[in-house]
Amino acid sequence: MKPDVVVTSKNPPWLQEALDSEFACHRLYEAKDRATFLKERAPTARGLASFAGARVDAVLMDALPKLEIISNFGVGVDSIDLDAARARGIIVTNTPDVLNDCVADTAMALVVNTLRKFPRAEAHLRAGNWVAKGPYPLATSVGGKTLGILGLGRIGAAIGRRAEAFGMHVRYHNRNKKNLPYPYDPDPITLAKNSDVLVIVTPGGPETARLVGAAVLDALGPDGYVVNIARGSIIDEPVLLKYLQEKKIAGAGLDVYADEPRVPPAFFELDNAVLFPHVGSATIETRTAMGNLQVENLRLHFAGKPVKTRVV
Ligand code: 8YV
Repeated sequence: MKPDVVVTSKNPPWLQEALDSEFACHRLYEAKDRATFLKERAPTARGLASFAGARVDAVLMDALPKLEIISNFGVGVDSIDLDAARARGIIVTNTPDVLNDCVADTAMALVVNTLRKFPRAEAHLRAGNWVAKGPYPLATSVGGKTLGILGLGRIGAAIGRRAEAFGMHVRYHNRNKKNLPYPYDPDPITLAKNSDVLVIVTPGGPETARLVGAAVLDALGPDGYVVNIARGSIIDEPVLLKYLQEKKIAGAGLDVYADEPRVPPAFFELDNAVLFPHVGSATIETRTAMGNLQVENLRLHFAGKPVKTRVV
């Protein structure tokens, strides 16, 4: 008998096939009536496969009283109520490390594209403006600038290594100091003040909600750039939009937004923002490794073994 697992969201076929091959999967996202679906699953559902964006709260946990494990696809677990899971003795796992390099690549791509304006330079060529109007205007150099990393965990460290290779100076703020050779700033405002580019890598969730608002952006100043590859919730999005429109900061590179996949259309009008559609970990290799880890955690748990990457 395969263990019963509720799946919160629609997945690429290869991942759903991997889940189906080992577990009796019940697709919550296909349920016509959520309450009826949960009532039917309540006596047997022992696992939940969750995905960024699908809220896993106390109400859902209480609707599935036999739930033992929530296995999340993604390193970020901000859509899961971790306290509620802890209180109910439910294990929560995520997919760290396997995505560090890809997410760090995305962060550096945003840094480079935001300062050098490569997407706009390419659009200039494609629109025939190189011939019609001449060369694309000069942009801003990356080398020699200071990159401030807000949240120096494993992804932040991978970004730091890349930034060094680009000739940038690296500094950081983190709740606790790290054993790395970068200067430490005691708070996000000081980090922003000391940086040309502030890259946000800290986890989402209530503790970091709107951490980067007017005060941090003021500290960054009109020559400063902000890059966010973490969670949209960490930036005060309406304030950021206003600062970009009024050129109170020089530019932004964003991979994440407050209400994905909806991005306020006013962002599309900006000439000082580079916008990616949350593609930080979106490569075949990395997403495969993330899926394998999500499945492996479920498999280990149902085999009575310790899971590989436990959060709670
Ligand atoms: C993915 C992410 O976009 O790992 C995370 O926390 O945000 C990304 O890697 C996401 O997990 C897709 O569901």
